[in-house]
Amino acid sequence: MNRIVTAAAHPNLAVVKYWGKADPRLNIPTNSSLSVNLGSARTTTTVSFSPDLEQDVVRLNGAAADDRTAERVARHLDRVRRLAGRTERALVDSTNDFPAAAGIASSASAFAALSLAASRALGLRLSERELSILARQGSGSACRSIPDGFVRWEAGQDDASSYAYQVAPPEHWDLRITTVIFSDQPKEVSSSDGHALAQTSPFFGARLAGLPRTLETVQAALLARDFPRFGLALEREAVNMHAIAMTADVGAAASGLYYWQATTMQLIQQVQAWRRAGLPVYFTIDAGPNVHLFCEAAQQAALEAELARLLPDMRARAIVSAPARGAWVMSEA
Ligand code: 2P0
Repeated sequence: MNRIVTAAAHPNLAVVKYWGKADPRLNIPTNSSLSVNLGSARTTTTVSFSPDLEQDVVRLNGAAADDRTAERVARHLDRVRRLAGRTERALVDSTNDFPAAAGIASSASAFAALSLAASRALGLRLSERELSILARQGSGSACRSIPDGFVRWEAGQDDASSYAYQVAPPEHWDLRITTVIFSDQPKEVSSSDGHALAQTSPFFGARLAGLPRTLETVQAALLARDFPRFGLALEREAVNMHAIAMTADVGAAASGLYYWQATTMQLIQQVQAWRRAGLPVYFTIDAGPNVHLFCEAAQQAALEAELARLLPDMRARAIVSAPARGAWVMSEA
């Protein structure tokens, strides 16, 4: 029987980054990563399959999706159809409550919510691990938006061994993550291109060699709620990833892949000044210019007072999140 299912998921932010793919077709990464789900951003997706549809219909934020997006969603629906042994086409209606290209990866929450809604709509009851594997096939980092809270994606060696699991529930640590948005412009280089170029950096081998230790440091500090250790390790890790991007071989057009803008560097220096002045704040940066600030909840008011002075000059705005749950079903009929 066909159902109409609405599922939701939060995007996640990596504190140990996924950068480079061992298998681009299956999104098997070259390293394991660690993330936290961002409670103040969400994708909500409704899926229904019908024998009357001739093709998949994809709506994104209330309008028909562009061809590339529709094609990527249809390929993902094919994976779900194959799992269920079914052939009907689907109607997919997906909305994000946060701006596209805000430096928050909407592909993570989108493919997590789509995997859950589409599999349920065809009557499948996948385990968390199976859902994480399915979501990963749509977009690598989406596998981390399936489990609750603080999540580790084990790189694995093949499709069955590359999935995400919870390392701590959202209430484990009352952190605040402030996403400072400088630019709503879509980035010039997609993260898929960034992944593909990662291995051309002469420092990529050094990054991989150091990652097991980074992962253990970040995860141990997370479990111990040791904020200075956690913060410094995640900040160093973000800069390490960007060093790989900046030293990638992008051909004759440029010397490397630069996601940062002048305001990115300005905020990095500000974060270091805050720490010298006694405000414990650390940053991470994804494949874009925007900066995500970590602090403990007790420091959030002090950080917001600082940002209230700073952001108007930088023409930036902020979204504040707490750690959040994984993907969930909102309704089923
Ligand atoms: C991450 N990023 O760990 C890293 C850090 C961006 C910077 O994973 O090609 O959208 O869909 O597997 O998951 C963004 O890449 O890439 C990303 P695909 P995805 O969050």
